[in-house]
Amino acid sequence: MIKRVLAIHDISCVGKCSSTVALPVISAAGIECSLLPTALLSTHTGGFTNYTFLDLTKEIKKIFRHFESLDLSIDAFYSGYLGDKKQINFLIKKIKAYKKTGTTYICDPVMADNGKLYPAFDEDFVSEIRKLVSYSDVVIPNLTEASFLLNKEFKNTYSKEEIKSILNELCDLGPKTAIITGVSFKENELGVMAYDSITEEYYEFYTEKIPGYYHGTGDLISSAIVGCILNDINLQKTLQISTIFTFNTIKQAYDDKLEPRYGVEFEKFLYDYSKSIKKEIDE
Ligand code: PXL
Repeated sequence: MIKRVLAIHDISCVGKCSSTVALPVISAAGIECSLLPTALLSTHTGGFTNYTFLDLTKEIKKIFRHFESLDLSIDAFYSGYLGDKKQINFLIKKIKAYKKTGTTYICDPVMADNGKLYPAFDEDFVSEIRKLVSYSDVVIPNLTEASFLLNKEFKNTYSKEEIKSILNELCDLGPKTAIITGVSFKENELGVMAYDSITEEYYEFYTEKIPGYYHGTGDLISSAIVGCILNDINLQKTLQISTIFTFNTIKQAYDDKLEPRYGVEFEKFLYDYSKSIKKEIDE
């Protein structure tokens, strides 16, 4: 039977990110992606002005009540951008209950990038997200989010030893595995580093660094990682497949001079992502 992931993200109608990225990418991995929308926005909050915003905290409770009446099986929760800190205690209650039945929880603590919190969030939100992270099996922050989670100052450069120590500290918060995106040790390199606290092994994978910044690429790499994990692909290959997929979209966006706020044209690379997963499963 096909595995089901419940993607707990906002729906931004325009400007590809969150649910509009998770749904196609996870589906391309051969995994069913069901949605639990946390908020409804006309666009995401990075680069557009005058966007509409509807918090769905009340609706989430009703949606869950219905799911529970269906005795729905959920193989994994995958959370990202949340509508309000008021959602977090409720989500923790549900995660705790579902984890007893073997549901995995993958948390992308979406709240910040480039050293700064996103406009909607404050320090209280960070504390709540830290609580949520403590219940996760896998956490996938970028370096800014990792710094906020650990109450550390964000820096522009890190040594590999520093990143290893940050990965360890992230696992000390609760998750078994931590994956940090946007890691760079050389001018022309960008990639990811991970730590599996059960085997105590580190993993890493890098591609060429493209100078542009495109909205939603954090959601893209996290969703690609979720697709790999649900297919039981090992951590090293998961980093490789997801980083190459994301890199290809950024390179094309840069070469074709795309407007950053609309996000990358990942649709053009879904087939390659799908094929790389299939190749790994078949081997
Ligand atoms: O890509 C993260 C993200 C998701 N959803 C919304 C956002 C952002 C980042 O700004 O604004 C609504």
